[in-house]
Amino acid sequence: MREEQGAIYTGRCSGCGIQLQSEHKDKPGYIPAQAMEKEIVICQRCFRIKNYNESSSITVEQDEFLRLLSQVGNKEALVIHIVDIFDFQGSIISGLQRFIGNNPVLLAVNKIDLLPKVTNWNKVRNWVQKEAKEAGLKVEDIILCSAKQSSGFDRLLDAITASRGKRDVYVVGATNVGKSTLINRLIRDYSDLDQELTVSRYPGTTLDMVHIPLDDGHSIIDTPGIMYPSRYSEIVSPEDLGALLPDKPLKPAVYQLNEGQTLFFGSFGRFDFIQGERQSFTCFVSGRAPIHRTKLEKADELFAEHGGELLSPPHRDSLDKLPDWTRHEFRIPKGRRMDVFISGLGWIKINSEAGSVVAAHAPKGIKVLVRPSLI
Ligand SMILES: Nc1nc2c(ncn2[C@@H]2O[C@H](COP(=O)(O)OP(=O)(O)OP(=O)(O)O)[C@@H](O)[C@H]2O)c(=O)[nH]1
Ligand SMILES: [Mg+2]
Repeated sequence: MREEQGAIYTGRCSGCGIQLQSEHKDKPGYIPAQAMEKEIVICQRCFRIKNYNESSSITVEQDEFLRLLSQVGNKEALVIHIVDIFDFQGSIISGLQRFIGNNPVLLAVNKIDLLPKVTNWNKVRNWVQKEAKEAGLKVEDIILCSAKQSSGFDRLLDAITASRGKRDVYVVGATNVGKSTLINRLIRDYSDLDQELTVSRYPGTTLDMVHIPLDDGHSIIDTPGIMYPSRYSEIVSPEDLGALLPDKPLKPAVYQLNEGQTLFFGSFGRFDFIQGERQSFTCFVSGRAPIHRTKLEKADELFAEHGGELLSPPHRDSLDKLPDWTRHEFRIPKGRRMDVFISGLGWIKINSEAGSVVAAHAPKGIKVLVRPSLI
């Protein structure tokens, strides 16, 4: 390590953590030799993401991530596991404890700004607690937060102070849940550092561990996100990601359906009401995935003829690159409030007084499940 103009020079990109090099333009970590002289050095890829909002095809291998994560088990650390409230079951790391040993875990549930304004937060907290337990996670505390709006940060800092002792803090999670955005907030609002981690709407932005020094000689460490191909956001093309991921609070869309009716969400997925009394279904999906209602008996034909066209996004070219759909059927018991959840696309809330049978269709491999209603 050499000290340069007051900044610590580590040979790594301060935006994504990758080892820097000036030889191969098309390889990770490239930076023109003259740019190495700057005080805070970022690689060309981070420069392009930051300035041109570019997506990048360079990603971390899954095995590499698991290797990085399992290092945490050999250290004295506080782990902050960040999940995305919009894709809770898709972004929770159910086997986390296996990697991180006995280190304490705080569960930070991020992007709560995406839930409707009138949300009962106590109910959400209880729901998170139950679901985390179900996923086999043992957590010290649960913090609902929004890195985008800086909400929940006082509680988060209190929880960090209470659990950290003299430990490093590792921020871990699936890709795109907001790990780097959250750390940037902490840096900006609670320190004098100039460093800014690279963030983007595309999964796989952070490429290696990035250490950010704390006052007591310890660090807060950003890590690359774990990639789950069971999340829609990991398999769509970069052009379609914007339509899939909400950027404003979800506006629930309520549909009164008779049995034998179907809803299409662009060509991202489909929901069938197969059997039951007329009832309402509330869709929590991004406003840019348009909902189209049709008859169940006509749905296959409609999709075959108009998928990727009338029913879009995704458009034809991108749709052809996605796996074929799998159908998942669910029986919703009488009197239960359940969500049919499609990882990365959102969920449909069912308030079934008389019981019902429904089905969801999504590309093969995407996680689709039924869960107690979040809201
Ligand atoms: N609505 C909302 N969006 C957020 C929030 N936090 C982060 N984002 C967005 O989520 C996307 C991903 O953010 P990053 O900070 O790059 O996520 P990451 O977890 O570091 O992702 P990887 O480095 O790919 O693992 C960006 O488009 C952020 O603007 C939040 O609290 N609310
Ligand atoms: Mg990141």
